[in-house]
Amino acid sequence: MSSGARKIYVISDLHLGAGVHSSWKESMHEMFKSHPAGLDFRDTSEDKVLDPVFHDFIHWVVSNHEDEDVCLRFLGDTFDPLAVELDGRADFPQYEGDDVLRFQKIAAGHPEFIVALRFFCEQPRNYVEFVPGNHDLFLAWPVVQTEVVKLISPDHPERVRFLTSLAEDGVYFEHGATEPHNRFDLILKKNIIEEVGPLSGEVRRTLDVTQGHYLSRGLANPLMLIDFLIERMHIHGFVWLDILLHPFRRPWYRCRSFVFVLVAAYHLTKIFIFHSLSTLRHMRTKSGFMKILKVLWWTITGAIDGTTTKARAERYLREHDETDVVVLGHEHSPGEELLHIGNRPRKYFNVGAWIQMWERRVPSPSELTWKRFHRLQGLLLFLRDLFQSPELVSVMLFPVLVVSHDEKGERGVRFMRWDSEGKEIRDFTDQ
Ligand SMILES: [Mn+2]
Repeated sequence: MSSGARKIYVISDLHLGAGVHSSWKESMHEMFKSHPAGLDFRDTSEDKVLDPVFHDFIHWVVSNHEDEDVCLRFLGDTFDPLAVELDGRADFPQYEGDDVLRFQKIAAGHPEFIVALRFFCEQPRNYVEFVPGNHDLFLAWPVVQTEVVKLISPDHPERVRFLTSLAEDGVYFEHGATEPHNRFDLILKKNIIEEVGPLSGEVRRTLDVTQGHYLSRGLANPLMLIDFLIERMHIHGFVWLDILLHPFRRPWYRCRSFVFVLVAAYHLTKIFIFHSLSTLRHMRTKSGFMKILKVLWWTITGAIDGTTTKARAERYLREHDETDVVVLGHEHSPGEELLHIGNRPRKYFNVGAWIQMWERRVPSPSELTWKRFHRLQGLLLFLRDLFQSPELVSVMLFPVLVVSHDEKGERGVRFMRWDSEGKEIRDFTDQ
């Protein structure tokens, strides 16, 4: 037998939608693309899908391994069927056939991504693993899985695997969605339920998706058409404040802002009524006013105590003494942290996202130069911000967690990133 060495590359949250060649409204929801700052967000002429970046990364991985098993593990939200519209189809309930069509639309929108994955799977010691996230729970459908395999590894179907979580060699992997409106069953087939038609009595299988699905489709998607930054900033507080403070301003990332609050209220009411009426038909759509308020609070602040991915990692480590490292995604914000749980240092990684996120550049406290009236200066800067468009910077880091096992079985975990300019993999903290 050849060497027992192996390498696992973990990436997360690519949110592939229908591609940039779809209608601009659909393209808006596509997150695996870059949009230049300053250009009206409805002008998608200069948008690029990031497929070439992925293509380069895959080719680097393939040419840097020979006598080794190589696993590419997607840690969830790889595909974003919630960003794909199907003409004349209701979003609810979510049926198998519709999800196949959604996947086909995503694949057609990202030919280069598919070709790169197929090239990866053609290598004899390579395999791909998909861990679903709250956005691509449609991977639970056997027919969607078949469709994925057919496209990326038709000759070697055994090189593609689907799992919901994985613990191996003291390292635990999961997407990490634990907010009340986003968590889902970690046993894939349990997410498929039988639904009895209220009038016909006909039994159909449907996906027991999370409430977050309906909030994405029914609230976030329509709002994205007014404000490009919706779902593209880690903490949404800025988006809401910006809209409330500048109802009539139209920066490149926003249009028709003065109706934003009305549109938001309209869609929220619609979802609320819809959910109240449909509780008998579906399991996870049950919602109450407090739950919706909690979700809104989470959207604005980016966190509810106990439901962050870090909290999830801490909980898991407390319950599993044999685990040293927890690797999650979901929050789109890469980082690593040393956690002292159970009298020994253990590690939590968040592999972030492979999509374009935006951050607002705020003057740091060190930029405040006044010796006296420090607070006043801060206040003046805040007031200046009220009248100026804030500076937004695009953040794309392509984080990759690399887990390696050498011939002796020694395990190493390194947080890296794909340098899309230099076309090489480097330490995450390297500039
Ligand atoms: Mn997620």
